[in-house]
Amino acid sequence: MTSKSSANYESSKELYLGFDLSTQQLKIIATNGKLDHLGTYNVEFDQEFGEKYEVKKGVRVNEQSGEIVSPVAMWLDAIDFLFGKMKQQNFPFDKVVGISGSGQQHGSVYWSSDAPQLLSNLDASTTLASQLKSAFTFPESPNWQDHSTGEEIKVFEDTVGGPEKLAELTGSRAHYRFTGLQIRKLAVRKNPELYRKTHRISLVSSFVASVLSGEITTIEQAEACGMNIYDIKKHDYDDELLSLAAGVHPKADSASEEEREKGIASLKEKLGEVKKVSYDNCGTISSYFVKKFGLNPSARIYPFTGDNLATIISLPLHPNDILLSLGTSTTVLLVTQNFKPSAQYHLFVHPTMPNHYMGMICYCNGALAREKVRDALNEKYSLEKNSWDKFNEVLDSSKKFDNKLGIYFPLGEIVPNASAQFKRSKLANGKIEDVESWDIDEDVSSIVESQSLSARLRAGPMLNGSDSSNSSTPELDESSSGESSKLKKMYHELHSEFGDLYTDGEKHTYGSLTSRPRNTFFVGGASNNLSIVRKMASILGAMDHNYKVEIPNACALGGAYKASWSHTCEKKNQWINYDDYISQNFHFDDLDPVQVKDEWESYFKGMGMLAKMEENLKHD
Ligand code: XUL
Repeated sequence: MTSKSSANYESSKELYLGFDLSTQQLKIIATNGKLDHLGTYNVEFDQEFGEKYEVKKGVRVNEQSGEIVSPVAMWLDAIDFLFGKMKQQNFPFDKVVGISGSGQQHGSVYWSSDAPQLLSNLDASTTLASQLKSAFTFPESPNWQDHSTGEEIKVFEDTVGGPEKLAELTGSRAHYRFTGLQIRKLAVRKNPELYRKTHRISLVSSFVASVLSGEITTIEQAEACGMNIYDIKKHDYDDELLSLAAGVHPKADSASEEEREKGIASLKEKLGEVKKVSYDNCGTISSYFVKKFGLNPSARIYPFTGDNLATIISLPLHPNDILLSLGTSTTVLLVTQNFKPSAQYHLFVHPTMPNHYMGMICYCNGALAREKVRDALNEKYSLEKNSWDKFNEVLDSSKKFDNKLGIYFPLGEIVPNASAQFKRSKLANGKIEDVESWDIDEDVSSIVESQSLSARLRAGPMLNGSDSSNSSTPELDESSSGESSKLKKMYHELHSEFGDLYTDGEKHTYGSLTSRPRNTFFVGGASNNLSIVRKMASILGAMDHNYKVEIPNACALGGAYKASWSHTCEKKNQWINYDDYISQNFHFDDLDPVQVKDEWESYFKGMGMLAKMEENLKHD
């Protein structure tokens, strides 16, 4: 998002930096206290360090083991390099008063016992990487794409009683990339000795904050939810899960009671305290950066968070707002007060709004699946392969739900958990009948409809209206009128046609089927296709607005906003609600409102049909 404001570095008294250490690059964004986006700086790892560190797309891959890692020293070089580049461009470092940012989620960094001493005595005349050589026990950080921890997934889920149980505790079922599993792999299989010698463990986000502040900082609470060891309701690590991560579980590791206790205590020390959501700083910029690049010595470092978490705070998202990221894959992020965990999605503590959560649903089949339909359509009409014109024309002319739906999974899908497959069905006389094939034109609306309905079905339980007060079936009062009795009637009709509806094994309630988002924000590549956005928006049925937003730097921007909000609260010594702060300062003219015909009601039945079709999908 490029701000339309005329502010610049000269006219801005105080500046904030937002970092984003992602898989392939390090990015820094500069903003002022009015949330004006003033500059973007980045370094691509492959381009600058590809040869030196033997990385491709920022990572080293071991095909056989499924291990995917990044060298930590490369990140240190990247920090020096990028600050150096900014200095060369005369960036006014002396105006920087606050720094925060984000890192790729789940990745971890393993500090040696030399680290605290080395970090606090950095010599500005040489480099970070050369001085921090002995600061790490493991020189590489497991990356979120890693899939080498199949064994650990099984142990974590079996020990707590299955995926749903783990999700109830930690906000997610076990995933390869989640930090607790990665720690267990290192502690049990990879190198128990180096694990034992590890003094502290940071996440990628807290690693950057540690380097900048010259001391190992705490892990931030929202990020801690990406580890599979943090009990969200208890606001603390779970001892049983810690014992698994440390490899000292009495059953899984045949550990004695003493070993268990020692192992848990030692891992707790390595991880340090989890910092609850707050505006407090976690340090001041280290003198290394002051001397070397001219940073303002009083610049404060505020806790860094995960990249998806930083994305939601780059926009004025209120509870019940949805951010739909339409990239190669589709990601649904939403803000909610309703802690309703499920094995099929993720819940994280919200990074700036206490008692709020971020829900995250990840789909594999997004743009790629739509492109396959587009290509087949263009082939039928002998049109140019990559053109969306015909696809959009067909989509624009499709109106309400017409009792037809398809499921298009050229790749295996995460939610619902299913193998690669295609399915087309018709609803006739209350029965769902499979259709062998139909005209490719039918696929156009059908794929966008089913993708939207899937997100609607899965976001529903997390929306605020679907809390326990709305879980039972409401009485139908034929005599009353108005919005709520209309909804009740629709719900009763749906129920009599399809019976109880389940999504990913979870029974839907009145509330989960009838709750609507407040606003929907569309981002990512396909958000530039207004026909797709309009159709999706009409089905998702936001009550207030639909916006299309361009936020190529969302994670870094979210970091800069976090720094400016924290710094403002600290200065005033007063809590300011984050959504109020953002809404007051946000440049709403950067959002493109999308006019949408509300078809939410017409697609109510579509939810029933899709839920039933999903019951008969093939699994691996
Ligand atoms: C989220 C995840 C990825 C990374 C990307 O769970 O693993 O989105 O955060 O950097």
